Amino acid sequence: MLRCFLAVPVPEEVKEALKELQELLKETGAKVRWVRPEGIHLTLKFFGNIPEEKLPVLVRAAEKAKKETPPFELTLEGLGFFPFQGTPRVIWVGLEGQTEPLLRLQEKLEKAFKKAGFPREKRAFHPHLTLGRVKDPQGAGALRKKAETLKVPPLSFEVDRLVFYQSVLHREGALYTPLKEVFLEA
Ligand code: 2AM
Repeated sequence: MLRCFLAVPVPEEVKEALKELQELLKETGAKVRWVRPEGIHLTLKFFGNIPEEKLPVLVRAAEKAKKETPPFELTLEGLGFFPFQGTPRVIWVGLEGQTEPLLRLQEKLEKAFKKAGFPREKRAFHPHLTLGRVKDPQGAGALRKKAETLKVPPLSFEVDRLVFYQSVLHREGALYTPLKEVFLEA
């Protein structure tokens, strides 16, 4: 079985900036499982465990769904939390810019994967890059406060490919390995 998801990779300079934000947020002492900066990505669909032979079916579905979506650009926005109010569980950086092609593409992917036997995600799609997952509600308030004082650099990057990743869970956090790339074409 493969624990698998589809995501948009982000370039090094973005990961560098996100790492710096993580370092500043760590100063709060909040108990957070921080995502390794090299593992940060924009998730489009999480499949969970799939039989290995199902991967080509998903790749074909993604190849079909990405047609008529040329590369587009996204920009880092402010810090945010899931849930939006109350005790945070996930801290992330939001994405703005050309979100229309992104939302259209994500919708097409959901439809294609549904046909391939994967039910739609029930939660609304909110494009984000997860920085960390809060382990303990204590200190989570401090995290919210700190986040309000931090400025996210308005870095932009091109979305020109979708990548199927394998996620292997380790005690120190998940390790993501690219399995297959699907390119957007101009
Ligand atoms: P997140 O960034 O919003 O937490 C790999 O685990 C990726 O798949 C993560 O980026 C995670 O999104 C996403 N994902 C979505 N649903 C998931 C689930 N039920 N379990 C684990 N990861 C999930």
